[in-house]
Amino acid sequence: MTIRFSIEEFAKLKELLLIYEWGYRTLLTKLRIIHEDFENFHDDNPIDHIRGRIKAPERIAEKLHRLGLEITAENAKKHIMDIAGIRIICPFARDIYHLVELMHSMPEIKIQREKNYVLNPKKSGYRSYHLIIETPVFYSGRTTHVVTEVQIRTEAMNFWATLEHEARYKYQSDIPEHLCNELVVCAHKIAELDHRMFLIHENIMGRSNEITAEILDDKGSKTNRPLRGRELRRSYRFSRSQKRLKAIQPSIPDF
Ligand code: 0O2
Repeated sequence: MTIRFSIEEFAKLKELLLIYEWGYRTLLTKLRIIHEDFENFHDDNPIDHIRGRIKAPERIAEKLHRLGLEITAENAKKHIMDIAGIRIICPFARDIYHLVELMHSMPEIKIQREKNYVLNPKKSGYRSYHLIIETPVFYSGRTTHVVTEVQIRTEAMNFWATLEHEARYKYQSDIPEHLCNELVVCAHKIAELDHRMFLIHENIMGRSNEITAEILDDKGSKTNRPLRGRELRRSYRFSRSQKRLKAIQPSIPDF
């Protein structure tokens, strides 16, 4: 059965979504300025890319239904924090914290709540940093504070979350146990991969020598031999491509 808003509630929701759109576009512009600043005036860029969306009315209705709430615009405003959502993808996990710090120092906006699922992953294996941000919007002679959920994660965390989200959708949140277990295993491997990639990066930037052949091992042979020069550069180039990322992950067992 498709869950929908009544005609009256849908009309109220449409007005609400327009105001969310203004708030979210304001915040998106502020974040894009930060991105462009890093791109143009700094050596390191903690942002790979930024995306945003307003949740579709059907998805809002489904979420209210899932929460056991009446399908009204008022309930959507009160109980759904991610009607407006922005996702920031970072190269490395460390960049997530750098951005969080920056966002704390941004004028005008207010961080209402934050959840660190990078440090404390969900049971599902989900990792990401969530911030609920209020952005002031001035219209009709007054200021309204629009709530937007900002999710900050690495490319690898995003790869995992997208696949898990697909599974959730397909199995209507009742993912078979063997798939859940496999997703948890993959979440651990992704966390490890993020860390290894970060160490490679730090090594290339001359900030750390903590790279050994064991860390980069993709064939199961652990020599513990430090990688240097061309060998290290080659490993870095390879591991940047998605193809290589897949290749260095151990084969997935049959379900
Ligand atoms: P969509 O389609 O992505 O919009 P809470 O503890 O509930 O107060 P949380 O976790 O921030 O705090 O809120 P919520 O509502 O559970 O999740 C908000 C969004 O975070 C989700 O939106 C997802 O995008 C993402 N998310 C949270 N948990 C998971 C998870 O276990 N797996 C994946 N893949 N994503 C997750 P929606 O509405 O689920 O969907």
